[in-house]
Amino acid sequence: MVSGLGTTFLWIGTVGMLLGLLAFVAMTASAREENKAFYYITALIPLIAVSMYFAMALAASNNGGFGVAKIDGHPFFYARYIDWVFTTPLLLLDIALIALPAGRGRFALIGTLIAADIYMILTGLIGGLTTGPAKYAWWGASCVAFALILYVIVTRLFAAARSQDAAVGGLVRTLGTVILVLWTAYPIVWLLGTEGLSLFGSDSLTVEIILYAILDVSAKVGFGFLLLSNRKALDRVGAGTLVASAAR
Ligand code: RET
Repeated sequence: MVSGLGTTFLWIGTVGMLLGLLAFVAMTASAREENKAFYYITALIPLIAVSMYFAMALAASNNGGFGVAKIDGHPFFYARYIDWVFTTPLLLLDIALIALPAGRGRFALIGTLIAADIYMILTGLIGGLTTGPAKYAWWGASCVAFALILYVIVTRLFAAARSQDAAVGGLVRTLGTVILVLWTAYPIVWLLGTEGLSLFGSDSLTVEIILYAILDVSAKVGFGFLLLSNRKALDRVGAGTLVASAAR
């Protein structure tokens, strides 16, 4: 059973993602042609999230439905992982396309980041579906991939951003810091929530739903606003890298 407060936060997540989606689509209209790819990528993120939040909110409201299963006696929202397996690679694609100059090398790096990210989400899902202490082995495997992602962001993306124009470098540092801080909270919430040790007090599920909703809206809609409202940096990137790489 999901509490009334938990259900409310699933609906808040749905509305937050919907508003983000509408705002990003509206912002696309006035974007420069060469920058539009960033608007499409960034709008796709809340589109995916709003559909999965809608499924979870409906399932919680109706006591069953798509997106939730019973694992070890507690509701397990697998719809989160369908959301994350698509949206986290898109978030990484956004920052990597801005940070890395056009050229063949960047595709290898972006491919590695995305593969590590998909592995991170799928092993987290397997951990959530696993009962007994083996689940922490999956959590650990997921954390290894997460550490690799953070390592690439700090050593490669931040380094590449230093050799770019000041506006572009500043945007990469801001977006990278948002990822470093917000994404690190996910494995902690997983560990302390119902998928792990249930240490959030008498109603761990409600606390977990609230924390994920706040993190998800910030990591998608907040991140997207920081990105799409920095037109100066996008103009610098769009004029060069996307067009140059498409022509190769
Ligand atoms: C899991 C559990 C296992 C360990 C790790 C995890 C990391 C999840 C992350 C999720 C990020 C989600 C975002 C959603 C956007 O809205 C799968 C929770 C490391 C980093 C940014």
